[in-house]
Amino acid sequence: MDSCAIGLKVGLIATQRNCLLQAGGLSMNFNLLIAGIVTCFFIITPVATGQVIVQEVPKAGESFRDCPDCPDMVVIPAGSFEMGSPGNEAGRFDNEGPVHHVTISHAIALGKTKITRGQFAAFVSTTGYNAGDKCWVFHGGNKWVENKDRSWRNPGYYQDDNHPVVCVNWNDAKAYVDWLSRKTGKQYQLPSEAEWEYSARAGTTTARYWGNSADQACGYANVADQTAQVQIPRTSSWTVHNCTDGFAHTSPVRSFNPNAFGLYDMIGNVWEWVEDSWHDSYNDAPIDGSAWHGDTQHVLRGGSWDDIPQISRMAARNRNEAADRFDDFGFRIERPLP
Ligand SMILES: [Ca+2]
Repeated sequence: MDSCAIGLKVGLIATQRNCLLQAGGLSMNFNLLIAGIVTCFFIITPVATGQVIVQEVPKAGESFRDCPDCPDMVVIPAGSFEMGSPGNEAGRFDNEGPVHHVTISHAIALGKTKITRGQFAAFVSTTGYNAGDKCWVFHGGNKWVENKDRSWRNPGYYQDDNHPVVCVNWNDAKAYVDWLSRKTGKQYQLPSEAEWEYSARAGTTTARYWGNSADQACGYANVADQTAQVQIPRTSSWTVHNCTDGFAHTSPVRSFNPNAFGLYDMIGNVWEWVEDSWHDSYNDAPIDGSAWHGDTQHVLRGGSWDDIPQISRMAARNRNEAADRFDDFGFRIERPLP
């Protein structure tokens, strides 16, 4: 007999379950440990007298999509981690500290990949959304210029639909998740900065999720590498990674090894907008994984195809105004879970 379904006749078989019963605005939680072997999550929602719909919520590590053409999501388990970089991490910036203990108290689902050009195109096609007709593009050295002939449709270098969308600003990313929420009936949003770093580290404490060596980046990430220095003009001043990843600009989103949570490109390819506003340090930062609001500038994380080893680290941070579009800026989405 299924203990958590007493009176509801749902007939489920499992050894440990978290059941959420919602009825008439009243929510009750049942956490039933029976044998402690398998963890299953279910939502039980009465929709009419005597009728019950049971929907399984995926477990940590499982993947799902909310519609056939929706982004692939993977469930990230709840947990705690040390956010920021320690004082002895090579190349660190002061804005990566102080290191502080953060607890993510609920599992979340994160996009396995950055939102692709094809996924963004579907959003624009459906809604008629105007994502602008100019973009800051690489000019040489450390200089970018705003070019009115560039946009997510034509960033100035080759992309197909499996490359991450670029030339999108924070407002564009917010518009995308709002649209996907309406389309699916589920809540989508940008991850908080803390959720992003927790997910990127995936239990590691090294500077990069494959270890500390920048020279090993090319097995895991599309960064500023020898390919970029050969193929992109005016990059002779770059101190590139001492390896070859094969891509000068963006790469298809599943081209490299994922991290331990099954997330691709948490370093490199394109920067990812997160929900948080910019703060110069983590003094007084939230420790519960929530987004930290304030400044008009917003945070980007992960680095991109044009970033050198000092930037291509888990703790490195970037910022820009919400309206700014660059040819190395993109985003990844989150769906909170019950
Ligand atoms: Ca590269």
